[in-house]
Amino acid sequence: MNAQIDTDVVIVGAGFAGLYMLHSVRGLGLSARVIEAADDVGGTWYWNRYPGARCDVPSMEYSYGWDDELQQEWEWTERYATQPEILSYVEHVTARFDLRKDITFETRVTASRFDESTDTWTVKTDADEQIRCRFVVLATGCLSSTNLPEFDGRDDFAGRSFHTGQWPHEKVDFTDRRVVVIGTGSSAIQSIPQIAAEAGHVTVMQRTPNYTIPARNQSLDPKEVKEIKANYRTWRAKARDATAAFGGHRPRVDVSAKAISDEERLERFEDRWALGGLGFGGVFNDLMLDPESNALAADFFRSKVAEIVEDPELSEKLSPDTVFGCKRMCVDTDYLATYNRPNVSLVDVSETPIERITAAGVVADGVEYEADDIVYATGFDAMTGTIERIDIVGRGGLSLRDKWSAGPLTYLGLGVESFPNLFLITGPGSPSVLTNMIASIEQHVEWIRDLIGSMTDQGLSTVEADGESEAKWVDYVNAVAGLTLFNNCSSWYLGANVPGKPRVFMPLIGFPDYKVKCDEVAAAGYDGWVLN
Ligand code: FAD
Ligand code: N01
Repeated sequence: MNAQIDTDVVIVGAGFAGLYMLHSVRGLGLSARVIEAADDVGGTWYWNRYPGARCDVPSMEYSYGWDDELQQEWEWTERYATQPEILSYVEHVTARFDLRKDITFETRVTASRFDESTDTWTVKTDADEQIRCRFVVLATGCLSSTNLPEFDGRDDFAGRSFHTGQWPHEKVDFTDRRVVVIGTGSSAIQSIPQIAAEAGHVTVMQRTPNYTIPARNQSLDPKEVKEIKANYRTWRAKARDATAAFGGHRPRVDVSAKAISDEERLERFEDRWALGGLGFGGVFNDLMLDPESNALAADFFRSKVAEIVEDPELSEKLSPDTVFGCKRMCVDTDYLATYNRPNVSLVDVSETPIERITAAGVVADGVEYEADDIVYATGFDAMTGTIERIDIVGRGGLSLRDKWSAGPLTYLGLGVESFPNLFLITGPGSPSVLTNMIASIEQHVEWIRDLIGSMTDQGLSTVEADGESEAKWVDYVNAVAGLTLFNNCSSWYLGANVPGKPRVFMPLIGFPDYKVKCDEVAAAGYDGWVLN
């Protein structure tokens, strides 16, 4: 190869992943360009501006750990940072590391084609630009393409429509308005209490009730922050040894829900409920492994719904009968209690789906629910959706969409056979969405950086996942999922929320083992990869 290139690396996306990738590539002395569809940085935190949006991994952990000065100087104010606070953090990082000058905004990558004669990629954009480069990094996000169901008559609606994942930049005023919210996932659960506090009436259309744990959000205690900052590096390292890449400072519980008395179990559930947050899932070691233990957690949750929701009929409707934790657990502030408000009602659309949207509202089970506003909290075409929206063509004219038609195939979630020098960040087959994603992003970026650096030092042109390693890896990801209860529901982890999407459990369960595997692969000279 000796083709003229425009830049060494094209990075698609300017969220947490793309920004750190850019900084890391610069550190290797290589050039990079980031292409971002939005008009500014932030990714998830740029797009999801709905009322109540905030992280549910604690702020002190849901932040970059790769620069000690950065983590020492930044002051988070709450246990769970709000969307505006996270966005200002991202903007701060962008300015501090002078990243903006290498980012092209308001431009979408539409295609990318590998040229075998020169070992280069040509990346095409919707601005009609073609950029030739050695490496492409897809930092496109796992939850960045909205899922907007094709309800009949959707465009007939005469009022305002919003999707939580593409929320306007200016405040949306719901005062005195009749609002229909479709969906009861994390975005709905965060936004419904805030919308209800303002609106005339909120009608929630629920297909599946969800498990949600109180956030118990609070201002951060300066003393606690000081203690963490005094040992931030160690603290972060411990997080990387935790199953979901956060909460590593807390002792691991190694007890089955079935191994103790009913009284002790209830006490433990209550303690975790009082503590709040996703840590609830770690109260016992087998909630996602043993159906009976799982049922005990589900029972406990239902008892809480009955305790909080005053109307028994409503409480029944809000009580899930699905596997606890099988869909992404939600974390809320006053979600269940919001149903005690006189201006909130719930429509069960599980057996009688939404029939159509009219000019005046939403029709379900023959009833038209009139609305001034519809909020689609209907989620995302997760993990693969955004990648497959780009027309990616690798060796031999193979299209990635075709290769993935029965589900995503990757090696380590980082690369794909026949697609040399193309990397995915938090791709399917990596722990990704089952973790504190910033920790996962950092681990991926650093691994890719080291590989590109090593290739550059050795004068190598291409790296490509080996087909056999890829096949074994996919089997391994499936086998691990098969040991758990994660396959037992219609979750977006399985692609079940998008009609026609193959049902494959996409992320790998267990961050620490994965990290060790990646380190071993690198130490063995990139075992399972073909380097030339
Ligand atoms: P993103 O932030 O999604 O950024 C990807 C960027 O790529 C986007 O800006 C997009 O516009 C751009 N892009 C995509 N395709 C193209 C293209 N073809 N051309 C140009 N640009 C493109 N994770 C946690 O761990 N903890 C949390 O508490 C948490 N809270 C969340 C709350 C919400 C509301 C949502 C939706 C997700 C949350 N997540 C959370 C997951 C979150 O997505 C990740 O934590 C993280 O922000 C992902 O960063 P990223 O850079 O990988 O992707
Ligand atoms: O999306 P979701 P989300 N008719 O897919 C319903 C992260 N996140 O944006 O369950 C009727 O979870 C659908 O019903 P069902 C987090 O990883 C984090 O809320 O498929 N309803 C469901 O209730 C999260 O998991 C936070 O039966 C329809 C809802 O819409 C991920 O992003 C906050 C429907 C979609 O829920 C996605 O969350 C926000 C239809 N045709 C997001 N189609 C934090 O708290 C879909 N639904 C950190």
